[in-house]
Amino acid sequence: MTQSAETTYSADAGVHEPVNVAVTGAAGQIGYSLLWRLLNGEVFGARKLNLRLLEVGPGLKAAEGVAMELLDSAFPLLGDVVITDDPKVGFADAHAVFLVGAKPRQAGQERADLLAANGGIFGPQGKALDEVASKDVRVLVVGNPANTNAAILSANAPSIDPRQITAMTRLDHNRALAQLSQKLDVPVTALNRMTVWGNHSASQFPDVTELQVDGESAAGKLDQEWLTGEFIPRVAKRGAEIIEVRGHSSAASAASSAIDHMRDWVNGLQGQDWVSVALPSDGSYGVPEGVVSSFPCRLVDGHWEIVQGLEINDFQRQRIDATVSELLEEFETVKELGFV
Ligand code: NAX
Repeated sequence: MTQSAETTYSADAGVHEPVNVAVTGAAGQIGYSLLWRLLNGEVFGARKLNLRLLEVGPGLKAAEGVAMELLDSAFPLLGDVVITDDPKVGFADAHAVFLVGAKPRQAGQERADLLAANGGIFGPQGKALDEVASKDVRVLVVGNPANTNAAILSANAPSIDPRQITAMTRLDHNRALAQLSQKLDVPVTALNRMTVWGNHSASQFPDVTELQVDGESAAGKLDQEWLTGEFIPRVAKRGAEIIEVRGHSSAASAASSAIDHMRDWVNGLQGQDWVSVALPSDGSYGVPEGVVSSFPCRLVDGHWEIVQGLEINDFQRQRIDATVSELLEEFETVKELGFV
């Protein structure tokens, strides 16, 4: 495991130049799936990946084991591997960063204490990114509470364009597509313009108002009772359902969605008009600036842009306001704690 050679390449540079990819929580269950998918070339094509595996405590030894297995997989795309607990080492010249490691909620823990514990991780990680990462770094926060962790990160990384710091609601988006595909008996590829608004939590709003099936509006194809009684709560609580049935939280599906998110960001959307991305709000759709909320997003010149001009009806307004008010509470709490 060697320290990286000098790497000053841009993520968009020539096809033969390596990409520096940092993954925190690399020894965890999501990391165990994510790293193999990355080395398949699904995001960066045929370019070598210099991996920076960040861990804490006992995770450091386990990360060494993960690195040994990566080596044993004989991936042609594996460049050098650095294992570290220091974000300044891990994020040096990083082009893509997956922030998967976070402090999980303890039994009976207050939300403010959870936010404070994660602020203690994402504040310093933001500062390190600001200092040492490539300025065009693409950041995806997966570790929960993902939206507010990303808000803390962005506030602590003022030299990085806020549009480069995102949180993952692609898993919620994919869960919604899967439910709709089954209900409508169409392939997921027939579906377009699905949107998840707000927080990656049970308050999220999976919204089918603009949904298209094979290019035509899905209006009238789905009854309101199914939507409000089954679809929305099922998507919003799917994480809990997986824990109950599998005995562990979603891991491979989370890694797969993280791959989808970063692959689209690097290569463009794959036949979809938009996808769901959580990013610092610019005030669109009444979401206060700086709050990291999920929106329908397109890519314009390599940057996520919130789709503008959608008409919002009363039902949507009420659902968006509910999830955004939860985000605002989280944002106010981390503000009071001095993290943003
Ligand atoms: P695991 O507990 O299996 O792995 C987490 C790893 O992160 C551990 O090895 C731990 O040592 C490490 N870690 C903790 N703090 C760290 C830090 N400061 N720096 C580097 N590493 C650190 O969890 P896993 O199942 O992989 O889930 C990881 C995170 O993803 C959790 O916060 C989880 O809640 C979140 N999820 C987010 C999802 C989303 O859609 N946004 C869905 C899946 C998942 O629940």
